[in-house]
This record gives sequence, structure tokens and C-alpha cells, in this order.
Amino acid sequence: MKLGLGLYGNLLTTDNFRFAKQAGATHIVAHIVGNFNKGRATTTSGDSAHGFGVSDPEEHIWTYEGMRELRAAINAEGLELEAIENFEPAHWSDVLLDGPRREEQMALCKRIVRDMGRAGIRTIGYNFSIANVWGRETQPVARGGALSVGYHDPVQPPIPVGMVWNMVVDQKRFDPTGQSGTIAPFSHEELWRRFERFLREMLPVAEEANVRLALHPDDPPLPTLRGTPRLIYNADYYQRMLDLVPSPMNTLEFCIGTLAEMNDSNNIYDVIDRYSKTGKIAYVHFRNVAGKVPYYDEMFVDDGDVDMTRAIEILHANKYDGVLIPDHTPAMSCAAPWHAGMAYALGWMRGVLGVVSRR
Ligand SMILES: [Mn+2]
Repeated sequence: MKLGLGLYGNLLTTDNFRFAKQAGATHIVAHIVGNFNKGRATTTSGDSAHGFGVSDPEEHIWTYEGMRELRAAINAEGLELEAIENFEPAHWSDVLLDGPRREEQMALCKRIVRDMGRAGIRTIGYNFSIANVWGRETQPVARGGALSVGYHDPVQPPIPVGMVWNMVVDQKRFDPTGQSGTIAPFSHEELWRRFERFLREMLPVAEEANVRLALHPDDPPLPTLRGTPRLIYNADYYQRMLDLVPSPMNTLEFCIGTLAEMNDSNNIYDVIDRYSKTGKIAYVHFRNVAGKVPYYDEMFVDDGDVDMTRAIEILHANKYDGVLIPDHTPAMSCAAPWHAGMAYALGWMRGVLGVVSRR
């Protein structure tokens, strides 16, 4: 297994590539959407009215040149770019909503996947979600009073028009009060129908480009959020997704934290065992939690409900050979809260990986 670090857009700097290398990582996952791209939030759910901010479909990073430059900058520090994470909501809002610009947006998403292949980036993580991550609050709930995010069953206002994936995709139509209209509820089967259509059109392009589409489960994993259905809120639905359109490029962005938050009948160790045996895990979000929806908090890697050493042992036993990244971590009380949290998680993971890999 390989150790990676996920970096938000504003953190994709030479210093942070060196930080990752110094902490023992060999791979980078670039998460390049949202407020994260603008030097603001790194651990919260963003502003309650505006979510993660305005989605800008024109960012240079989404061009072939932008991707090639990003990969070259990472390679220059002796690291590999493992994946880009998430399409910009403005790239595919009408794919998610089945809106009038769907065809044009599908063409754009296909262009991005083709350009990723040309630039030598082999994986795009994505989350086929209308509401995305929403409703978490930051509190001093992790060990030693470390600030961490959690979900505590908040009241769920409907999503205003002009917002998708917890970002503003249409500033002209967006009204944060929702008085100009909200996204109407629709069925889970309709969401699966949209998702299947997306996969059937995208996977042939992904196969040709040799780029894996890696699906993140819905976080928080509730059946509905803000009145809209969720796709992967029960671990069994990952199998439904793999069976829906079989393809070597139809893969999982396997988020152990989200899977552990699921209030389903599955045991997290069985879930890790079952899916690592399929060979369909593109990469792993390695994160611990306490609780399940609708009440949970994110914890330090060695301090939640999940025995993360056992998680690594299962992955190793099933010959998973991909990348693990820490996902989020609580922020540590010091001058560099995010970096300290990540260095702690990376060091812990590297130690356990070293021991387990000798068995
Ligand atoms: Mn995750």
C-alpha cells in the first residue's frame, strides 16, 4: 500500500508537496473545488447559506495545460499525482439535476477526462450528489479538545435554486433565502436513473482515456438530505453501483469514515473486506469517526469507533496495493493546526503500514 496526502486547491504549493514528502507520503490527491480553492475553509462545511462558495468552471486547472502543470510540479518534488478529486459543480450541475444544459455539460466532463488521460492523471474521484457534504459543525470534540467536524441532526432547509453540491453554480438565479425557489424532491430511483445514464456515457470515454472514475459515498450518509435523495448511504449500494455498468474504470473512492457513519446493518470490517476483495477500490479515504448518522463526530485516526489497524490488516490481507490518504483530521492546537493533524495521521499510518506489510 502507498501513503498519500490530499491537498485542497489553495494548498497545492511546493512547500506542501515537500511537507507531504517529509511525512513519508509518495502520492498526492488534489481536491480542487470550492472554498478550499480560495484559501479559506479547510475543515468546515462552509457558510450555511452559501455552502462551499461559488463554483468557477473556468479555472485554469481544468485545462489540459493546467493538469499537466500540476502533475509536473508534484513530480518535481519526487511525488506522484494519484487523483484529482471531484468535478466542479458548475461542470455538471445539469447532469445531476437532469437540466437543460445536460448534453453540453456531459461533453465538458468527457473533455476533462480525456485531458486527464493525456496529462497522465489516472483517477478522478467524484460524488454523484445533489446536496453533497452539508450540515456539519466544528466543535472541540476530538481528543484533548481538538476542533473537529460532526453532524448532529440539524434542521434541513431545502436547497435554493442556483445551488448544487453545496456550491453556487448560477449566481444570477441563486437566492440564499430560497424564496426564489428550491430544488424539488424526487425519488431515489430517479437519481439512480440519472447516475446510470452518466456512467453509460462516461465509462467508454474513461476506458479510452485510461482514467478511473472513483465514486465517493454520500457524506453524511442519510437516505435524503435537504429534501433530495442520496445515492450511496448504505454500503450495499456500492455493489449495486459496480453491477450497474461493469467496467475496469468503474471504481470506488473508498471512504472508511463515511462507510463507518452509515446507519445500516453492515459491519465496517466486513465492508472493508468485501470491497477490497473486488479489486475495485481506486484509493482509500482513511478516517475515523465516533457515532453514526444522524449523530457523529470525526476523530483522530486512532481514537474513534473503528480499529484502523484492523482496517489496514484487512486491506493488506486482500492485497490492496493502492493509495491511502488521511481524508480529514481534527485540527491540533498549535500554529499549524491542519498540518499538525495531517502529520500526525500520516506518521501513524506509516508506522502501522510498516509493521503490517512485514507480516
Ligand atoms: Mn471521504
